[in-house]
Amino acid sequence: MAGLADIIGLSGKINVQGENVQKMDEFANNTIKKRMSRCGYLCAIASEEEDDVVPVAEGYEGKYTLAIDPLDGSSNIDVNVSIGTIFSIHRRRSSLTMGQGTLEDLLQKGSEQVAAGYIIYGSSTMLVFTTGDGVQGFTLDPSVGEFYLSHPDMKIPERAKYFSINEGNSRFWDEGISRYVDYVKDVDEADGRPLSARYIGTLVSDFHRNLIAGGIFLYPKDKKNPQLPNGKLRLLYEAAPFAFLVQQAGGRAITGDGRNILNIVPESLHQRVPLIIGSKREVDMVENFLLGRV
Ligand code: P6P
Repeated sequence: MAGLADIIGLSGKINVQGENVQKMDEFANNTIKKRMSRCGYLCAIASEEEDDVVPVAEGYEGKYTLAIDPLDGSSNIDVNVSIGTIFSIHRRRSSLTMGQGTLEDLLQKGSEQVAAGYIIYGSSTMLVFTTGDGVQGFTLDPSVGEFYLSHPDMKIPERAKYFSINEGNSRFWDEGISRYVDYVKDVDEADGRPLSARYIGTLVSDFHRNLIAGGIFLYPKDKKNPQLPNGKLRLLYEAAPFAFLVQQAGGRAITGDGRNILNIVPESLHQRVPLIIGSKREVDMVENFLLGRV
């Protein structure tokens, strides 16, 4: 009987009976597509791993859409750092009669989400989601294969303990971001500064820690890659679901150029946006620095 190590090779590849070699993110994508395509609730799927709209199985069309990042943080798989799955659900806009959904059913703004959440594969496996009535956290008990409500009505602390940003990009940031990062590093014990730096490189994990302990995550636009003027993260299945979650938990999510993430109407499935998200007080402070108010 192949041990787990034999099944999941060092390169994050899945060896099923030694034949079907897949990288784990491809495996996650294929598994989710296969299962959700026949759930009967969806009319269309968008995936970080797929260029175009993924149709559902004929005869199984439903009235919702799913946008998903099957395995966020996949660069961390090989180094055994926590990763996650992110999902966002909208109600279909096209005709409510049955039939395959369309691109327009998927390109809806974050404030129209009916549900959003993530699964984090860390020291424990947790499902955290909202349907617009608060944020609920469930922890998997692998001995019975059930998720139990372990974190009811999650609220992000108003004050941040952590700040999360890839400081390797600091030479490419806008001045307001640089000034904010300098500010959180200043010593002001009465104001709880300096904040501690924590950056895992998996959005799901950085967000989850900040949701529980209080913090701010920033992936701002930068000048590092002219092809990515809007930063690296995707609107549909990264920024928007987390913006819905953090709003429900009492926090904020902005782009830093005056836009609220939840109000952006997507123009394409894989559109990128800058993301500044977390404890409200900190996001407000970043906005003040970026708008030159401080
Ligand atoms: P960088 C993972 O690839 C990801 O999309 C997010 O999960 C993570 O926050 C970000 O990229 C890390 O990007 O450029 O800092 O390595």
